[in-house]
Amino acid sequence: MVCPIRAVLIALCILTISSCDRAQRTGGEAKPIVLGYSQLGDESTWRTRNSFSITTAAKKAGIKIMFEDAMQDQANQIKALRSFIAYKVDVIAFSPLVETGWDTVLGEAKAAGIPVILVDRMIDTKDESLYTCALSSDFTLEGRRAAEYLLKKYKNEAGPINIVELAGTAESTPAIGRSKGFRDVLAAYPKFRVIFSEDGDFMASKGREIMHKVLTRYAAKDIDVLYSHNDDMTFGAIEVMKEAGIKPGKDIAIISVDATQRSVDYLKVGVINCIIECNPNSGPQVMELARKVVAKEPVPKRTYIDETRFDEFGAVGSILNRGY
Ligand code: GYE
Repeated sequence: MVCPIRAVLIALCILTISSCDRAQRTGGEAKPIVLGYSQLGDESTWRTRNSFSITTAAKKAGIKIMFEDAMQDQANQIKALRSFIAYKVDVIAFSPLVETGWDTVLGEAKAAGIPVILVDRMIDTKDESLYTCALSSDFTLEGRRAAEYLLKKYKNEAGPINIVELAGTAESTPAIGRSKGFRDVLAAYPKFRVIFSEDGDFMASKGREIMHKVLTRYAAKDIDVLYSHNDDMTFGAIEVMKEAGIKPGKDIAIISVDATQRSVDYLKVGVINCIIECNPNSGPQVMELARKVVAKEPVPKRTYIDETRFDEFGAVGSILNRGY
């Protein structure tokens, strides 16, 4: 026999569920979407701005966000994704630190019926059904843009043009794309030589460290170009150049990626020669995708963010303030 209290509770539950149902069907007060967001860390100015864009856009869209910072540790990201699954969020979005190692946890999200949006970086998987859609920059195009600037700058020089590359986090989509696009273009021009390349994890401190190492190996006169995968590493490298009496932007030409305010200011005074823009303000687009995915509306599998290149040959004075 069902105990009377239990029977009342069950009846109450059924009533609540059916009135919720009714509210949604008749356009009554719908409950807010719950978005579980795993950010990969806070390693750069770009990342800080990206987190700000995501959290403010969620608030504006009336989306309840559970925001977790993984502090550059994939295990933390996987833990966060599992907690979102346990919580039964409506949708998960995350910026994968590196490309591999996601199949198991995303399989768990799929089994739980929770859609997944990739933001900023991609994953390497054979099973494209593990995520619903992705929003990111075209990193290979960014790398190509960097190389095309060099073709222009050195068009009348025989070479060799020696390049030092400060790469981003190993195995991450931006580092892979920025290296690949760059080399794809330069491969047809043997006068360009990448004489040194090291992973600096997108951090200013590593930019400093690696530039120190570079200057113990090479004389400044033997380095023509620094190609840095992000602004923070560039800032670290610029400090070291200045301390060594090297004029950044003159003795060594500098290409940097991101286009944060400080970098644009450096471009304007000739300390940096070329910036490949990478746009961190993806929050509103992420929220729009989240809303559509939860409503089961169709979304493109891959959306690219609009970006450009700023360099010493353009009207640098007219570059708008970045705000970050
Ligand atoms: O360029 C860098 C950040 O994934 C596009 O990560 C992002 C990169 C960005 O740390 O500054």
